[in-house]
Amino acid sequence: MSLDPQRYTVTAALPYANGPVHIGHLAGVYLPADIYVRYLRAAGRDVKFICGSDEHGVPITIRAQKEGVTPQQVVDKYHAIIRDSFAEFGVSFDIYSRTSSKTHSEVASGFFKKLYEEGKFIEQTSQQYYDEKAEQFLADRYIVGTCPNCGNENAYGDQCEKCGSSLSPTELISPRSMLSGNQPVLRETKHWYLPLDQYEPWLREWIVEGHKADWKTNVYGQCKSWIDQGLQPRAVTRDLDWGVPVPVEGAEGKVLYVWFDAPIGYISATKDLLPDTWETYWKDSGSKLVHFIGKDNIVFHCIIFPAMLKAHGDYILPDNVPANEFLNLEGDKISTSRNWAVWLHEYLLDFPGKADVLRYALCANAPETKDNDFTWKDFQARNNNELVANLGNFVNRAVVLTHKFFAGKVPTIGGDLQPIDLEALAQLAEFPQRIGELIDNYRFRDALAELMNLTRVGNKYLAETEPWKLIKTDEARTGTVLHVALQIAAGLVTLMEPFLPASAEKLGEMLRVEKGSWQTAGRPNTLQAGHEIGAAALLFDKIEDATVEAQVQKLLDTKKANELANAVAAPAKEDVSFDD
Ligand code: MET
Repeated sequence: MSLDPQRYTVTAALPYANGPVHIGHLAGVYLPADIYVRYLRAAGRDVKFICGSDEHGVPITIRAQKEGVTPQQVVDKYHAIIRDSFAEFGVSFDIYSRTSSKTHSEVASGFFKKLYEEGKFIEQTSQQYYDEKAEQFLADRYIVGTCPNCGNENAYGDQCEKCGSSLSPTELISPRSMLSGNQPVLRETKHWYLPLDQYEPWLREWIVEGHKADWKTNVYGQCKSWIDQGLQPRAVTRDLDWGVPVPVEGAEGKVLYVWFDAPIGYISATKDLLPDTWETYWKDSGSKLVHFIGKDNIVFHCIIFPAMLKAHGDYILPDNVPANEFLNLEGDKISTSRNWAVWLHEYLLDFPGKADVLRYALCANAPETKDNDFTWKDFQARNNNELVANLGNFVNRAVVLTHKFFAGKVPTIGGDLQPIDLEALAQLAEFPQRIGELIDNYRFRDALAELMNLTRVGNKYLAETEPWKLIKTDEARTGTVLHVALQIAAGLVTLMEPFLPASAEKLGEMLRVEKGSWQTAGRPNTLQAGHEIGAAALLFDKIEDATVEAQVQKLLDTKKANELANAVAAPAKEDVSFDD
């Protein structure tokens, strides 16, 4: 990879369209990806930001069964909810596609076909559970039975959630089908496997030797341990009636395994976006591919998908996969079935116009290197002490005083700049590079902390020069001070935009300035003397104790309801990320 790529292909994990998205998704994947992309755009880079809904696989069919509707109805419903949530939080995809699209089916099918025709797969027949009443083979998650390890009677075919052991369906004692309740029978079925073992030496060289220094330690460590354990052939087809049909004669009733087709979704979405030039973003060596994902998806993006791309040939490989750890909520694991989550589409009902506050709190506390905890207290403190008292306060003082003393016009510099002014401007000049380098290295928390350091520079400057007092004795000097402060505020329009896009826009309107390029955001003359600024408006306002207490109460009510439900029924099924 050249150090200075000509273009960037940035992907964010395709969320399963089987439920809405919550703060864990935003903090772990979509927010860092969005910050990265917005920064690249401001730096004048050619970047495409690709995402869409993952609409195939057992997670969808299970949800459909639970809700008593068709899989298509499930994905239509959640695709719209998810798409709208991302838009409301300013996640600026160039395309938000879906894997049920025609383009996707063609691309995924063509991808499989090429590998099939070139003999890249192994064909293997195995025995799998079949439900004679429902007349279909059963995915691991559709089989329940008694765990051979702990005796839990409701263990799944791939995992017992009581004792945590991972299982294969044939290990279950007294297995039964979730579709009919009947005991399933073993039947022969043929599938195609990607022989990952054959790619092992290459993967070892590419990752273990090649990416030790530049991949995050959590990502690198997981990959190394997978490779060290030895890779096995992996089935890329399933007996299921929901998905992309396997394009091989005699494969009726079989579809591509969801984890085979989903990452190809990145490619098909790019093709939907750029029908004529999509290949440049996937095949030209001047393109830099970066996958943003959560830690549960590491093996698929670092090992399996690259092996698929390698088997296919022509494609570039990911340059980096900056996966994050998990975000917990008030000390507990986020869980859909226990409703232990802050849902993005609900947050905005309680905090209208405050998408940026959540973006801020989640980025400041992002699970970049370890699992982290979201608490409403922290959310409130970050809003009140940082956004209101630091960023908002600085901007507000500069704008209000300019209106008060200079009729809303950027004052001229009166006399020579003093050391304190030069120092503030010198600091401003350094921030674009400082923040940019951190973003380039996927250190978004640190980058945000630097942004707030710039607002601290601004506040300190105003506190030391005291223009509100100075005006009584020296109007020219007061003008200089506000001139300098306004340049910092103008720089913020560009520098805060990746993190806080709606607030950056609001600040731009207040100063009547467009966001500029990253490289010039630190210059001392973004605003010319005499330029008329707009009316002052508050960027952020205080969040009261009662407001966050109500959110905590809502969670406590959820907990109580769960306990009551558990007292009368079997424990609620935990959500795990399963991939069958
Ligand atoms: N749908 C998967 C998940 O939500 C991600 C697929 S990325 C190609 O875990």
